Order: sequence, then structure tokens, then C-alpha cells
Amino acid sequence: MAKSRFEYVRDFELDDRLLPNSWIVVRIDGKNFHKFSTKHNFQKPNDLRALELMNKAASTVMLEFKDISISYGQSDEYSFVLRKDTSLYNRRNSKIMTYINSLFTSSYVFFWKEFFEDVKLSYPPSFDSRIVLYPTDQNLRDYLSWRQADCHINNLYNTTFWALVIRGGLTTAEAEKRLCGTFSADKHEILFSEFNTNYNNEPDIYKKGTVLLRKRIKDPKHGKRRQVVLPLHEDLIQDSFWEKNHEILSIQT
Ligand code: DGT
Ligand code: MG
Ligand code: MG
Ligand code: MG
Ligand code: MG
Repeated sequence: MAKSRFEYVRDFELDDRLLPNSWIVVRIDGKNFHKFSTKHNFQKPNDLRALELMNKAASTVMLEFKDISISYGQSDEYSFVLRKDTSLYNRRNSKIMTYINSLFTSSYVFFWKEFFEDVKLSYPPSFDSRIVLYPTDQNLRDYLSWRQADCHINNLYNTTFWALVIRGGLTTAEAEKRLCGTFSADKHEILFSEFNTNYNNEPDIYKKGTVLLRKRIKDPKHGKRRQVVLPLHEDLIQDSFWEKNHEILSIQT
């Protein structure tokens, strides 16, 4: 078929191929989840249903895109790490980012009822996304460590804040003032001495977030090996995590 005279507009499209040989991280984050969590009565400071729904949506993405080797989620965000050598969609930025984002978002809505049985989804949620490239394994580890440290800092703050408000009867303004300028040790102490709570005994999913790994297991029924996406709530800042799961950083062929 002859080309139409409109065909030239194609040349306005830019090449957005990502640099070869670098880790591709896609991070999605809920749009205004401050409002979304309030509107849907998320429990404070952590709503297990909400976190498990995030994990389910992220697992769905990992099962679809096999070049994602590890994912990490906390709060309303998820990071997906694609292998350095992936040739998925010729490493086209917008293809990779928009497919992952839209599958995550549609899965979040699709599986909503499984986790929030009695809560009606009152409006369609959306997520932003970005791609960041990390050239070295250390950069990638530092990126993931940054997100897990963020989870820890926010969770310690939120756990103490909501203990002061819900169990201590402070107003949110009073709790904010009380915590202003406090260090990590002070928050542990408030939780321990005033609320009889040892922060270290809080659930790991709240303290560490969720790491999703791809593992091959033997199906107990058929004896065949198959891939599963495994959720872990472990410290990924330590070397031991990367030694135990050495396949994440190794180039597979
Ligand atoms: P953004 O991302 O700039 O559009 O705005 P937000 O409001 O999504 O801000 P962000 O992403 O920095 O913070 C996440 C919000 O989601 C924060 O207000 C707390 C809320 N959220 C996330 N997980 C939970 C949860 O399990 N329980 C409750 N109550 N709130 C949560
Ligand atoms: Mg934000
Ligand atoms: Mg958000
Ligand atoms: Mg967030
Ligand atoms: Mg098409």
C-alpha cells in the first residue's frame, strides 16, 4: 500500500531506548494515596489488606514480565528491577514503563475484592511511574536499600505517631509536636515505656516491606519444576541477603 502523505508525522517520535547493560528500575507510586487510604478507611498505620493487594498486583506483573528478577514494595509504591541484559521491547522506555504501570494498576483494581471484601472501591485509583537506570550492582543494591530504609523510618514514625493518637489520646497536632526532633531510639522508648510495645516485635511486612523473588520449586502434585513468585519480608541491606540469593545479580543465559 502506498504511504499516505501523513506518514511523515511518524518521524516526530523520538527514540527512547534505554542505555544497554544497566539495571532498569521501574518504580510506581499511588497517586494521592493519602486521600485514597482515607476514603477507603485503611487501618492506621498499616493496613494488611492494602499491602497484600499491592503484593498481589506486583506478583501479577512479575509473572507476566519474566525479565523482572526482583521487586520491592512498601506503602503505596513498588519497584521492579529488570535484568541488566534484558532486551524486552528493545529496551524502549515508554513501552516498558507503561505496560508495567498499566498491568499493575488494572491488577490492583481486578483483585481489590479479594482483599477488601466488604469495602466498595469508590473511585478508580491511579499510579505514577518512572524509570531509573543503575549502571553497577552496588548502585542497584543502594537503590533498594534506600527504599527499605525509607520503609523503616516511615514505619517507626507512623507506628509511634498512631500509638500516641489512637492509644494515647493525643490530637494529631500534639503527636506531631511530641515527635518533632526525636531520634529513632526515642521512638522505640516511647513505644516501650508508654505503650508496652517492643517495636522489634512488630510484623516484618510492616518493618521491612516486601521483596518478591522468582524461585523454581518442585510441584508436589506433578513433580515438575515450576516458577513461583515468593514474597519475603527480609533485610536486603545486609550482604547475607545477596549471598543467599546470588542468582539475582548473576547474568543468566
Ligand atoms: P503522591 O504520591 O505524591 O501522589 O501522594 P500520596 O498521598 O500518595 O503520598 P505518598 O506516596 O508519599 O504517601 C503514601 C500515602 O499513602 C500516605 O499518605 C499514607 C498512605 N498509605 C499507604 N499505605 C497505607 C496503609 O497501609 N494505611 C494507611 N492508613 N495509609 C497508607
Ligand atoms: Mg509522593
Ligand atoms: Mg503516593
Ligand atoms: Mg508513596
Ligand atoms: Mg497496537
